[in-house]
Amino acid sequence: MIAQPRMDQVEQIRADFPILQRKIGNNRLAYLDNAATSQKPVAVLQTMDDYYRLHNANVHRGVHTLSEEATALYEGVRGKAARLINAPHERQIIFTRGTTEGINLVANTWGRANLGPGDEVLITEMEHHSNIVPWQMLQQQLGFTLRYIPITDEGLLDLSQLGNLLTERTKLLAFVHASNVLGTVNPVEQLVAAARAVGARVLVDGAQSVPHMPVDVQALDIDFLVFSSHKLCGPTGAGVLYGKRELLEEMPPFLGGGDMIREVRLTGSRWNSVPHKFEAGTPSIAEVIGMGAAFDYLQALGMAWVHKHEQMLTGYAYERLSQVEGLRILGPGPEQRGGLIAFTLGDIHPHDLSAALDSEGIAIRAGHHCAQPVHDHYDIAASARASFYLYNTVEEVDRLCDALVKAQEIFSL
Ligand code: C6P
Repeated sequence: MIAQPRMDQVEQIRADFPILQRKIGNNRLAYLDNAATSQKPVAVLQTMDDYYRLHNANVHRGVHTLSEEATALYEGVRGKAARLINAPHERQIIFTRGTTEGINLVANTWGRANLGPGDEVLITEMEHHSNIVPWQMLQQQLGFTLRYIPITDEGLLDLSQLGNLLTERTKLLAFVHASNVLGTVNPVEQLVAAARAVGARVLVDGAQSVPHMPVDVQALDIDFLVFSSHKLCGPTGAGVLYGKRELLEEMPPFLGGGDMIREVRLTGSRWNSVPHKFEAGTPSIAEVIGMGAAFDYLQALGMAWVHKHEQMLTGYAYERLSQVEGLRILGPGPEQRGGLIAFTLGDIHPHDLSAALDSEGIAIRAGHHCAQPVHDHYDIAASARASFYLYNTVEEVDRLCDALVKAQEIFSL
């Protein structure tokens, strides 16, 4: 049984995040832009500070104490990542700079080796640009067909089309686990089963799911999973690509350079083993180590707890926002969404709305959130978005809703 989130527990969590003590003007910060990036607890800041103060050296290179310490700290994060997503082995964890790099890595290695004219890649209309553009770029070079699962007006994937879209020509089904605009949590098991039935591989964009809920790559039978450190309390510049072992072994390297090789001669080179084959050059050492501290922090709380807390906040926010006149929520009801709500309010431009909320200390995001096709579906250019995390409170949701009503009054004058 997962304990119900208690607000005194949330207060304790908030004390771990120094930035939450900040004021914006005269107002306490209400940080509701967590889907863009999360804030960082002292444990992460301290770990990175300690690394630079005490252990800084390049990894996998030196035979001296600092280099060995840095290597042990860096390599130790693979096991932590593997535990977070229940990967069978830590060698299946590849460090990247984030979700975007992870998808580009798969496109340029697995994609180049496996896709050509006559093949199809199936993605969805609700993808973030980072799961659209790499496939479009590759399509221009390799000549395969890129197809899209449409969305319904409710903001769910229209799976009635799946039988036509997913065929024996489909080599890859790549989709977002939780949409960064609609909030929709997609049915991974159903989609993986449909892909398996036609022999297609599956890539899951976990940028908005891994930070917020338990994700088990073995139970879900995922071939590739990508996510970013900075959305799960870790620093920017780090992330994870998980892949099935046989796929990673077969894939050619991504970038060429130091560390990804076993041997370099003027006549040619041989590659290092997985995962180092995919990690060319000096990596983001402090960032990966900081990401490890973020994994520890989240796992001490438990991902089920984080999920439950966000579900409570999202359910409450959905109910309160639904009562704001003229406010239109994009996407499904709270039971089918993760911890974010994008909306429009009358004809107030989302940027104006965000600026008005900022003057009350409330940070939300406004724009197309790097998901223009989703906005095209609703025939709007932009939306405002409030996104929650483990340290947000009911009181902050109340402040958001009150500030929206106030903004509406001001803009209607
Ligand atoms: N979405 C948002 O405000 P990077 O930038 O590589 O860490 O993550 C890219 C990415 C990929 N997929 C999804 C579903 C995402 O939400 C994001 C990042 C942020 O919605 C910044 S645009």
